[in-house]
Amino acid sequence: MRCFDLQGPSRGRQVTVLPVPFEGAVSYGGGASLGPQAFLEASCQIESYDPELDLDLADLAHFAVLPPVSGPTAAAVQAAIAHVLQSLDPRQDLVFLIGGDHSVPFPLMAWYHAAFPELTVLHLDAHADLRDRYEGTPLSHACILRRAQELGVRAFQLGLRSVCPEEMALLRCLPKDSWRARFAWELGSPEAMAAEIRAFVGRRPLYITFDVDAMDPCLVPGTGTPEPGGMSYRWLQEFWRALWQGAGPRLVGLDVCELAPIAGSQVSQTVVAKVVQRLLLTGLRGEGA
Ligand SMILES: [Mn+2]
Repeated sequence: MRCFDLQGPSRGRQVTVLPVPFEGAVSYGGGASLGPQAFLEASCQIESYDPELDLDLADLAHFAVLPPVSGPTAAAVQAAIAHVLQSLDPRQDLVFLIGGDHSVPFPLMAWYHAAFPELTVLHLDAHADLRDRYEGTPLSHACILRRAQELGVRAFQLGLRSVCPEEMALLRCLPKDSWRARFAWELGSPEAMAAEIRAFVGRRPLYITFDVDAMDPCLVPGTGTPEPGGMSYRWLQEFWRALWQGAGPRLVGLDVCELAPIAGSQVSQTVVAKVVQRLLLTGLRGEGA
């Protein structure tokens, strides 16, 4: 399996791709276990050259795709991911996890946080994922940011529009120097939001967790818990450019979750692949400020 049709060794930074086709922790629509393969296939169909930026991903990155990791339960999958990470170095390796539901990247965040105590997570999502338990488990996809918050991770949540009262109460009392949230109706211009996030991240290492339901479901209908009113494609592409304009935060790792492709349609995975391509183009060009 190839990613962006760019296999190493070649030019640019190596990105280690970890597919995790697991959806045991979803609560509504299924299909996220098909996300990694759909993403990888779509990524190989798009042009690696971005004419708007006049940049080619082939000059900036190549991808080493690891064998998929899954398991019978969320706990087993988390243990399997942690095992794979033992052979990698969080200070050197840029790991790109492709889920799967949004429970699966927690071990990756925890791995980076152990190496970088100041790790700051940028969380793009329609949902806050701050529940303590959901449907009886603390490992649900609705709980991942709560688990990260307990670890002491700093986070900036972007695009929220489906939040329960328990989560809202928590958001109101978390200290603003370590935890921020911006709702979908507060996005404003991509440049202004990028400036706010750059100030929040500062020189700390940045991890991005991207639940594809952050985007409008008109663009990415293939997701398990769609919410209307999400980010547009243009907004997000301009946001990535502004986040790393000149130079920006150092990207240490990322994940993309909750892509549940619709049979017979390539739209959702293609939109997501284009968004991740722009994220990597701008992030790898501008990292290390
Ligand atoms: Mn979500």
